Amino acid sequence: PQPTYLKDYVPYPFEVERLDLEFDLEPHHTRVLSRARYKRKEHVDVEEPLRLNGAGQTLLSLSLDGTPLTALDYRCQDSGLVLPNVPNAFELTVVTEIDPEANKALEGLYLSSGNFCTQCEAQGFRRITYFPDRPDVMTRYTTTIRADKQRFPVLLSNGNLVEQCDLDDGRHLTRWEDPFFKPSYLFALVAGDLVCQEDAFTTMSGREVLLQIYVEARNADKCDHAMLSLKKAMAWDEQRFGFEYDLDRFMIVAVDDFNMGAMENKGLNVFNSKYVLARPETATDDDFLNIESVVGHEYFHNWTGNRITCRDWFQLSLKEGLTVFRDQEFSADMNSAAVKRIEEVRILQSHQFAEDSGPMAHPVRPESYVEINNFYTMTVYSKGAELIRMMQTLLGRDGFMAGIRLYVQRHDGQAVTTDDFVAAMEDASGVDLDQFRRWYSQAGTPVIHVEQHYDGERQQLTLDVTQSCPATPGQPDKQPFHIPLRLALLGPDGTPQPLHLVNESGQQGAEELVLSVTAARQKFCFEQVGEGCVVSLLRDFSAPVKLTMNTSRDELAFLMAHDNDAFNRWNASQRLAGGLLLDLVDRVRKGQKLILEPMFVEAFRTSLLDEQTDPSLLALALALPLESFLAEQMEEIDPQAIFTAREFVRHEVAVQLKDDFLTVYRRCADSGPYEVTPQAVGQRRLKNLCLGYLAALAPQDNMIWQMILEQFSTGRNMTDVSAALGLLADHDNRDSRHALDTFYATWKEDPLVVEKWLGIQARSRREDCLEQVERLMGTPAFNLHNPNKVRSLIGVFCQGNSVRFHAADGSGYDFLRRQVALIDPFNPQIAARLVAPLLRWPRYDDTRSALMKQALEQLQAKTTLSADLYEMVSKGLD
Ligand code: DPP
Ligand code: ZN
Repeated sequence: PQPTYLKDYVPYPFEVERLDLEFDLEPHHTRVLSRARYKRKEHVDVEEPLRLNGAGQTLLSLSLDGTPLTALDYRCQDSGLVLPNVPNAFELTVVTEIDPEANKALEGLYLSSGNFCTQCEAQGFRRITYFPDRPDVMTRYTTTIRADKQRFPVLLSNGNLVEQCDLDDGRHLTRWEDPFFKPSYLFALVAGDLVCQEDAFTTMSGREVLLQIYVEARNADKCDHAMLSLKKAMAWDEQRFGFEYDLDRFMIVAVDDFNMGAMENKGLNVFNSKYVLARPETATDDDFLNIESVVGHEYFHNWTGNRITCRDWFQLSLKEGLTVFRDQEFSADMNSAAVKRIEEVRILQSHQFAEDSGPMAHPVRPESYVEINNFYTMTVYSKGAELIRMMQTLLGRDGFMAGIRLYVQRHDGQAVTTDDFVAAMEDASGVDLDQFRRWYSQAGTPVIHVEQHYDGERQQLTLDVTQSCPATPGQPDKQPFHIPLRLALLGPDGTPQPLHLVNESGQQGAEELVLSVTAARQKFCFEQVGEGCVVSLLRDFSAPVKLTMNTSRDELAFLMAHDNDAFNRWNASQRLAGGLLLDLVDRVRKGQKLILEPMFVEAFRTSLLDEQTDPSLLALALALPLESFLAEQMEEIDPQAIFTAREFVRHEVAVQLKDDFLTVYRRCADSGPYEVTPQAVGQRRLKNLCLGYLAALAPQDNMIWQMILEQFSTGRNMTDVSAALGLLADHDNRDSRHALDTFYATWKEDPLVVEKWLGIQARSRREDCLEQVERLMGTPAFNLHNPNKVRSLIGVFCQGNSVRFHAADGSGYDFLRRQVALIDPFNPQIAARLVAPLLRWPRYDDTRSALMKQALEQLQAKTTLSADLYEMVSKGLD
């Protein structure tokens, strides 16, 4: 497979004036007729042929302006059709046949639970018909669907329903017209036996929009939360961004077999059922919050992605980074902004930073790809969102909103680039973002080091700031980034001090400043700084960088207790705990005795007993740093030592603070009806955090073990029940087996709950975890063709159970290699995602890295790798 390069971009030589699609749906033999009007663009050579993408279909007929074409008039290749001699303007009719039933790649048109659905992003439309399947070709679509009325009573596509009637032979028809120009990746079709929950939303200009959520009948009672989330999202987007919905109806369809989370097709979003269906008995607090955020995300794409789309797939972050930023702001406004911010950063630091330091490291705007599906990454999404956030920080909220308005005014209806977005921000605000653009083109996580010097006599504090960025594939040297560094100085009692920056004409005396770090080395000097001030840096995580600083443990403890920036309080707790844990990891490796510093236990106790702070914030501060976060900071990762050190701390804290944990656990006990309010969610988080620590004492401590069993059997919501089951499943005894069996017997008809049951067992600390995972693969609970099941069993074991996956004998690697090889032939996207953990081999000890590399080499030696897997494996071995 050959890479595609950004530098090779050329506009499509033809305009498409309209596209009419007709579908005759049959599971094995679906006939697709497409009629498109093409017009050669001005100044395009008359010799320029018409090139259409297409794959995985049978061409039945082709005609130009009504005249059938013969094999002499076109070339049919693996990747599509080429028509060498076409007039300047013409209508092309293509009839093809496809087999949705056999489509297990879940790209294009396929069946899920017997219902037809589509997934066209990024390049699935070419599996439906021959067409210029690229985002810069936008046109108006009409879609006619014919199918058996009894089996497929619901027939949906994008836009407005313009015709509906019954046909002969028990078939029926619907016709949909989408008045908006759109690229092919936003096309959608759904046909099936579905029920629908309806509601309505009145937009800010007073238009009534019909809202519909379509699900299988058995899920009819699980749509309320998604509907509520949708209405909140629509109102929020009007208030915050001035974006109003533009069609008469907005539809969401939930399907069980889906490669991604959800898809923003114009007016007809198709969702992984995981991000739609919820009621308290089946879904956890996190599920409820994720649904709100994903429903928001896909809805927000209507303006950032659909009305204004990407010129080419290198610009993916234009829509994804921006839309993730928008959904983050939405969730922050609906819930707790600080909690949301901490959760985002936690994921970024442990997963995106890892990606950015590995063989798949790529800029937010990549320069080349073999398979675009491999670039739906944390970097494009989460780091991309951080870039938008930094622009808001640098421009201020008003400047940023002016930029958004200019962007829409200039580009509505167009397919554009990330550069166009930055230019709109620049032009609207007058802020120079020239150097800032490097964030889009340079990969890698910048490292900022700050040395602080205090001169008591002059009352001056100097910050000596240096930045650097490690080499990444294809980019050995980096230019300095433009980094917004938000800071405050806290007095000895924690109050922010007025800031006086030397040689600065701007605003003096503010309590918080954003420094623009632009050079490789830069000094900032503050005057009138009293004795005993502590610097609070990178507040609210103002840039996606790794910050190191000569901060003492006492200063960290001070920030943890007093910083008025909630993110930085959490960050201080993580730096403190992280430092301690890494010391312990080191002692484990050297075979030394482990001791937990009393000051850590005391700081922990103080937080635990704090009744003023938001319990969600406490739970986040008291959670030990993630294994992946610790791993990221080690030169050579030792998963076993990390596990041992974390378990030691967990156990030690539980022993010393048992009574405190019990007190807080009881104080947070479930009362009243289930609600997803920040307060109620926080109580459950803190309660289950306490139970998690206490569980370190069980099952030896029978009182604790009985408490866990009690929560499992009497819990009235999935949050509490699954938390308890997860703790039971760490052990192999009669109680835990009984709990797992009961849970399965109760929920075996509900795939989303079965996924939790699989995930819990894949995450188990049991030493024979892999054996259990392999056993579960052979049961009816599992299905290799369903991406959610694959992710919750194989994915969780390989990415969420580091110590067992990295078993020193290589059994985990061999397991992953076998599964990837099995899945790749029918679902390359999922196979390529699954293989990622093996690519990190250079970071492990010699034994492990040799075994991981060997697994990759065995995959590479296969003759028939998909382009997706080929790209991952070959980059991993480069
Ligand atoms: N559906 C995916 C998302 O919204 C890809 N566009 O992120
Ligand atoms: Zn998206």
